[in-house]
Order: sequence, then C-alpha cells, then structure tokens
Amino acid sequence: MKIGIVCYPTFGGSGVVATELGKALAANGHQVHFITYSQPARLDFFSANLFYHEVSISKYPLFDFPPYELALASKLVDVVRFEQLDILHVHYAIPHASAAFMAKQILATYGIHIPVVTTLHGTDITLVGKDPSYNPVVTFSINKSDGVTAVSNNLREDTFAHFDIKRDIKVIYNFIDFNRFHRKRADHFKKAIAPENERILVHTSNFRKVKRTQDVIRVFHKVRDVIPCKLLMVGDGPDRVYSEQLCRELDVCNDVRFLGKQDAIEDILSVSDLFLIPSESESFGLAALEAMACHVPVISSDAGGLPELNQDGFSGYIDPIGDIDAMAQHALYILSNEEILSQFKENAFKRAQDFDLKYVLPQYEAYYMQIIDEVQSLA
Ligand code: GMT
Repeated sequence: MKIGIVCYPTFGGSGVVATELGKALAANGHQVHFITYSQPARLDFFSANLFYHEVSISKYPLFDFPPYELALASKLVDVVRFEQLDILHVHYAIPHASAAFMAKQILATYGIHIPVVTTLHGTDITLVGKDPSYNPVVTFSINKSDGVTAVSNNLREDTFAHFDIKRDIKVIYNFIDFNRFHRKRADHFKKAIAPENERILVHTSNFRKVKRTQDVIRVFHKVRDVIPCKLLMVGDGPDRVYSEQLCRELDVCNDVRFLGKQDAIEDILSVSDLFLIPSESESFGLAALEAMACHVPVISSDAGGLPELNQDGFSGYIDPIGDIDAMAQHALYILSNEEILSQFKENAFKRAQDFDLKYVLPQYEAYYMQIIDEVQSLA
C-alpha cells in the first residue's frame, strides 16, 4: 500500500505512535509518506520506503494566526495526487481530521476518492476536543472519516459519551517495538545515579497539568522516608518548575534528578526499578508501556485507559487519582523486597508483550484494507 501519515512531529505520544507505525509499515514493504510541518523526531534514518513532505506555512503579515489547516489540506491534495496514495492516516483529530476531510472533498473534484482513517489519541478528545470552540468540528470530522480508531476502550467510550458520534470506532492499542525497548545492561549509568545501589524510581512525561507531576514528588518523598532511593524526572513542560519547587520544600533535591527531554529513554528505563504515572487523564499510557517493556513495574492512577494496560497486583498497582498514600505504600511493597521486586519486573515485561508491535501492526494493515475496500465499493 501507499500510505500517507499525518501527525505532530514532536516527542508527544501521538507523534511517537504515528512515526513508529510508519517505520514499521515501511519495513513491512509499504510505501509511507509523512506529511507534517517538520521532520518527525523519531524519523532519523534513511529507508527506501519512507518519504517526508514538509508543510510550509505562508507567513503573510495579515495573518496573526497562519492557517496551518489550509496549508496541510493543500499539501495532502498534492501528495495524494502525485504520489498516488491509497489511504491517508491522520493521528490526533485536531486539526488533522478536518484538514483531511477538506483534502478529500477537493480530491473528489479530480475523481480521486481517498480513504481517510483518523486515530484518536487522548487529549484531542478528553481535553481540547471537548472544548466548545472545537467540539462541532471534531464531531463532524470524526463522523466524516472513513475509519476511526482509538487507542483504548476507555477513549472510545469517552468519545461516544462527549460527542454525537454516528459511526463505530475501532480500538487499536498503542504498541511497543522490543527491538528498541528492552532492558540493557547499563552498570555505569546505574552507578552514577545510585552509587549506594539505591532503588531508582522514574517518571517520564511532558510535565503538563494532567500528568500530576507533583504527585510523583510526593510519592517519592514518602518512599524515601523508608528506603534509600533516587528519582529520575524525564521530560519537560509547564509543571516542571512546580515540581522542582516542591522538591525544595520537601528537601529531597539531592535525590531527584530532572533530566529534561531525552532521546535514549530506554537507557534510563533500563536502570530503573519503578515507574510512576499518577495522571488525572491518560488515554492509554505509552510511557508506562515503554517502561514495562524494559522490565519496570508501574504504579499508576486509575485514570482513562491505564487499567487496560497496567494489571493491578501483577505488573504493578493501580490507585485512585491523587491517592499519594496508597501509591507510596504500593511502591514500598514492591521495592522493599528483592524477590517481590524481581517478580513484578518479570510480570511487567510479560504484560508488555501483549502489546508487541508484531500483533498490532497487522491490525492496522487489515483495517486499512477494509476501509480501502469500503470506499472503493462506494465510489
Ligand atoms: O501524553 C500526552 O500528553 C501526549 C499525548 C499526545 O497526544 O501526544 O499522548 C496521548 O497519546 C498517547 C499515544 O496514543 C497515549 O499513550 C497517551 O496516553 C495520551 N495522553 C493522554 O491521554 C494524556
């Protein structure tokens, strides 16, 4: 197939899923065309089957807000026509699904009926999409997509609950590529972070409000009162400053390292003993899956799709959003005993295997074929 992929080219979960999916499709013999405003962060190598088309946005002085959606729609028309794409797959509804709808209408005037699949990732529904300023457009463009997927059952249900959706939504979970994410030996790094062999807790996110990064610090503070440990905070965003401030107030700065944005996240996970994800909203929790693939058990909140990934008492524990005491107690249970920790690490890895790319890639391929057939039969 010739597949066009539209996504945010940043480090965010939706961009990561889109880019990893595109790379896997290309490795499986499909021709994949990324159409974005800059090179996706993880698209950092050459492959004969991978193409990148940059959407350039006119900076005419009249525009306080350059119309990216129009530039994207025009680029989609151009790429679909001249590369003769079979299908467009847009990740994150806003504004990709409505730009794809516009491109589809324009292409129809050339006699081209391009199938469009939209993948809902989370905040496009749970946060931004629900906002009245976007809701009608999100509803319309979901209903007008030829195929729609969501990354968890919870996100699917949430979409039906908050939008007037007249079509089915298929759940295709986030996935993990074990070629990249596996536990590596990283003794030097471990020694540098935890010279006295302290336990290492880790959190990775974009430090937005929904991630509740201060809960991570509070849980760590309670755990550190009982056992020697270190905390790695990976990523950056608006709430980082508040988390740093809380570290000072709780006097834990010497044991907390803010590492900022990191590419080689698997190296950091490889030295870690426990992953904390206390989010107040999380459609799936790709960051937790990456940790589990590296044998790191997870203490998560019960938000969104997290319980579809983390298995309570097996790959880690699930506690109510904001329940710092429960999270700390469960963390201590896992970390205090070597045998229990080893068992949870093994279980986390086992659970991650259910989301292996090799199971999820064929689901996307089959879905594309189904949607292409449906659109062709209507044309
Ligand atoms: O986590 C974020 O805030 C980034 C966000 C995104 O859209 O880039 O991630 C969302 O999509 C990921 C991939 O499908 C999911 O694993 C994350 O759970 C989801 N984040 C939220 O729902 C908050």
